[in-house]
This record gives sequence, structure tokens and C-alpha cells, in this order.
Amino acid sequence: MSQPINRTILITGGAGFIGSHLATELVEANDVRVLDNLTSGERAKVPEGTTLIEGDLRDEDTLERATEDVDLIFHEAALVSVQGSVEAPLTSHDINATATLELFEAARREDARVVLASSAAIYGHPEQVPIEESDSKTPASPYGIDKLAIDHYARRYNDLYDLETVALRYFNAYGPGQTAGDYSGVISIFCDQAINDESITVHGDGGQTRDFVFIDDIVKANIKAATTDYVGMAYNVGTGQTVTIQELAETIVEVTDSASEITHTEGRDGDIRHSEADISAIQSDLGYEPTVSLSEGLEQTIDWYRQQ
Ligand code: UD2
Repeated sequence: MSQPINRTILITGGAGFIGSHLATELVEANDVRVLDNLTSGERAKVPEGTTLIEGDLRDEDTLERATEDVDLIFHEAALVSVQGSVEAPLTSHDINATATLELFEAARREDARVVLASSAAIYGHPEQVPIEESDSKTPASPYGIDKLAIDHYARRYNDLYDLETVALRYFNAYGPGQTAGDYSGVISIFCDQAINDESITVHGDGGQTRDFVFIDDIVKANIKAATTDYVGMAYNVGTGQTVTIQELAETIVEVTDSASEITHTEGRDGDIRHSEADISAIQSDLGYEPTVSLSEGLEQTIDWYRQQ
């Protein structure tokens, strides 16, 4: 895989789950800077050899310092909680949308390529699955609206100002390093519950489906986006495979040999029923292929949780 080499790279949110994996992949051959306010990120996740700028993207001086002389920006920093965005839409907009626009402006000044973390949340409740990039977009949360705005901006900054941008619409990312918490991904929550023999809380009947994409494949998609000639584009990043949340819970119980019971709680408000990426565009344009199956990925993830 052709990798960026000898570039000055900024990873916003580089102390978080996805950003820190990207930093680890890139730090050996590049000068990597991480900008993170350590709200949900952790200092310990930032790999050695990286320069950590602790601060907020919304602070003008910090942004200027972080973007000075950069060639390439991976923008992973965000307020990642969908529920949090429902509770505080203005804060979500400020961080997820306005601050991203400020970053695009800085990227214009530096003539730096931006690879943007967009999200499947922009599609809202899909009319059909698998979801193609051109399908209708009716985000169901402020978070989804903010991600849709910046996904649009990324493409318009390419048409209007010739800025090189690629938006990656992540489906459900998981893997080692995704810390379990109230607002983190379901796999991290279920693994944590299973390992501690606590009951596993499936929301609703468990018949909802998701397209889970392992962190290594997310990183690969980002590396491809950093070097592709297809700029001004937006791509789904998933696997094209789905599993129901009930099956997922059963698999995690089995693999961890857990005594946990699977319990059903009330369905979550606004929960999407089915989500599945059509990945043909990223396959043909960027040559991306998902390489880690759910069972392999779960094994690696569970091993990591056991070590925590
Ligand atoms: C994920 C992302 C979100 C957005 C979206 C795009 C996370 C945390 N959220 O939302 O940021 O990008 O994808 O489509 O990665 N569930 C349970 N029990 C639990 C927790 C969750 O049953 O304890 C269910 C939940 O109701 C949902 C499914 O698991 O049906 C996945 O939930 P999630 O919060 O991991 O992710 P999702 O798809 O809502």
C-alpha cells in the first residue's frame, strides 16, 4: 500500500480511538502532530515519536500552531456522542461543524489535503440497504446534521477553492483501543460486560443490524484517501456485511466463555433499524478492501479488553 512518507501530518483527535491508530501507522515515516483536547482522548494512546499539542480546535492560536506547514490533515476530532448532540445541539454544532470549517480554512492557507471523518449518521433512517453514497440523507440527530454539513463542505471546498479533500463515511467502527463507556460503540460495551460476567444489555428486540468495520480497515481507508487522485469525493467505509445485535451479543458471550445473561432493555429512541454500506465506490476508486472479518476482529478486540 502506498503510504505517505516524509510528510508533515496533523491528526486532530489523535489521542482518540481512530486517530491514535492512524498516528501509530504513520509516525515511523512521517512527522506526525496530534491535536487533542483530551476530553475523550487519552494521552497514553498517543504513540511515541508524535508531537502532542494539547488544546482545542476552536482556539485560533492552537489551530494556527497545529496547522503550520502541514501537508496533510486527518480530521478525527469530534464530539462523538450522538446522544450528547441531542442534549446539546449548539455545542455539537460548534465542535463538529464550525470548528471543522475553521480547519478547512487553515488547510486552504497551508494547501494541505484534508481526509475527513464523516459518518453513516448522515443517512439517518435509510430507505433501503445497502446504502449507496448518493442515497437520501435525512440525519436523525444534530451529530448527523453536523457531519452532513462538513461532508458537503469538504466537497465544495474542492470545487470552489481546489482544496484536496476526501470524506470517509464510517459505518460502525470497532477494535482494540475503543474504550467502553456510556456513549461508546456497542462492541466495546458488550465485551466489557461479557468479560466482567455482567448482563449484556440489548436495546429492543436485537433484530437491528449494523455493518461493523474493524479499526485496521478504517486506517487502510484513510491511507488510501491520503494518496488517491480521487479528491472532492465522499466514500462509505464499511464491509458490506451485517450482523444483528442479538447475534453479536450471543457471539461475544460464546467467544469470551462468559456467564453473562443477555437481557433486553427498552429500544433506544431514534435507533436506526438497518445499516449496511455499499462499498463498491471505495473498492473501485481507492482499491479499498475490508480485510478483517467480524470473528477475527472480535477475537483481537476481546484479547485487548482482557489485557485492560
Ligand atoms: C454509530 C456511531 C455513531 C454514528 C453511527 C453511524 C458509536 C458509538 N456511534 O451509532 O457515532 O457514526 O454509528 O451510523 O459508534 N446497543 C445495544 N446495547 C448497548 C449499546 C448499543 O443494544 O448497550 C445497540 C444500539 O441500540 C444500536 C446498536 O447496538 O442498535 C449499535 O449502537 P452503537 O451505539 O454502537 O452505534 P450506532 O449505530 O447507534
